Amino acid sequence: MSMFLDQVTIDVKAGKGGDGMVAFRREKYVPDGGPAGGDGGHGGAVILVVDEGLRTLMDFRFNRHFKAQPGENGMSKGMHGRGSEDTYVKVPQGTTVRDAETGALLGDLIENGQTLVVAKGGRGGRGNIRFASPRNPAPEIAENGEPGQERKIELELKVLADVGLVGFPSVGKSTLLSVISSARPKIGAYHFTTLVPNLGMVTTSDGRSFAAADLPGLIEGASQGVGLGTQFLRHIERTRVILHVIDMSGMEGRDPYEDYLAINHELSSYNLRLLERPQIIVANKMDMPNAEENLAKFKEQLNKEKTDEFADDIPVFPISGVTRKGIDPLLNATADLLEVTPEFPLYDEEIEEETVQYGFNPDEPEFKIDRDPDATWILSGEKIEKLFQMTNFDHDETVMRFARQLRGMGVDEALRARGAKDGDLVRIGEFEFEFVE
Ligand SMILES: Nc1nc2c(ncn2[C@@H]2O[C@H](COP(=O)(O)OP(=O)(O)OP(=O)(O)O)[C@@H](O)[C@H]2O)c(=O)[nH]1
Ligand SMILES: [Mg+2]
Repeated sequence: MSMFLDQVTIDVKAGKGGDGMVAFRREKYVPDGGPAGGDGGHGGAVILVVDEGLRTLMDFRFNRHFKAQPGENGMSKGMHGRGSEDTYVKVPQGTTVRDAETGALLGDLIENGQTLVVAKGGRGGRGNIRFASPRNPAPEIAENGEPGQERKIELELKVLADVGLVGFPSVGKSTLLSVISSARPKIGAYHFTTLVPNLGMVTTSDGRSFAAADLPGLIEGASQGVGLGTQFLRHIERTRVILHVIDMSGMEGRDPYEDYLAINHELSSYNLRLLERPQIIVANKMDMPNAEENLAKFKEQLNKEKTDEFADDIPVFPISGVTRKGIDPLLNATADLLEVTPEFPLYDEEIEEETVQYGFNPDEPEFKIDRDPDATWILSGEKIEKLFQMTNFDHDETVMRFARQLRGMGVDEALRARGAKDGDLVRIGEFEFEFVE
């Protein structure tokens, strides 16, 4: 596993609602007390919350299961069970959340403190007080708590920065970030010194500021999964301006213009839309002996191969991260460009609004009938299974209510239509009963 975790799938399970209670008032001198069973409390939800102190998803490395507590059961004397606290899970700014099974976009978490409920707690079951009516003043009916939502979600971090520093390994991206911000990334004479995107706040000489991210080096073929680059390209997606850093010294034996083309090729094969971001070419290491000559050659090639003669020239800023020459004009130009560059929409799709009640998918039939090899009828489906889970089978009256609910859903009729006979076994989950007409 990479040292840097920017994509992870986790399990979240909300708490079940507390069970409602069947109880009756038993007071001295009061012969037949009325119903007194309280409701269960609601189960805790699992909620993601953005913590600006986090930079990676590293915390999920060894901890991928998050559970909230169930609500307390209802009690006698009409006392309701207590609701459970929600479980908060911290994520860094820039975390995209998807349902791991359907791939649906659940949210994109940006602001510090922003929250997203990823597993809803079950509601508490109603106690028998709630089922009292003039016709049935002492019902032995209570509901179990609703199950908590449970699912796998995928977290993907795309760092939040206005500007992204991209280029081959060792071209001086981290050196530049350390010069323009208070970030202290590791700098080294070897390739892939940077494995974690570093973020820094940059302030220009005229007082404008922006966030810049130093990304791990990209190499040719990275977008096809060769080398390290592919997993980091996602971090460019939120940036509005790309600082394309090129080593003009030629000291690694590569041609600066070839480097430039190779990196752009990487960006486009990862996601064509990355090329829509305006670029500033940062000609780095201008303190080195051959740099001036290489830069002149580079500019010549850039002009020669310009495909659209009316397009603006791509700005080239010669600098030296080491001597700090040329930094000021570069930063001012970057801030200028940011001012005129809109945000790029990260996702074409809409965030799935879960306004529908959990567990109720209107497109899905309310139940499904199958037949086991042993001739047992199998009832399944989200709604019917939930109804089953919320039924307290300790009380005959509650069981009868369940039978009525099934009939109301058309289960009896459907079973009969499929050929079920009196005395046939019917199963829901683990529970079996006889079909009686
Ligand atoms: N002469 C000279 N050397 C530089 C300059 N900028 C960076 N270097 C050197 O180039 C080497 C690589 O610098 P880094 O800043 O680590 O490069 P990087 O692009 O972040 O590299 P990766 O993180 O590996 O992709 C280091 O030895 C730096 O000292 C510069 O302007 N002039
Ligand atoms: Mg670096």
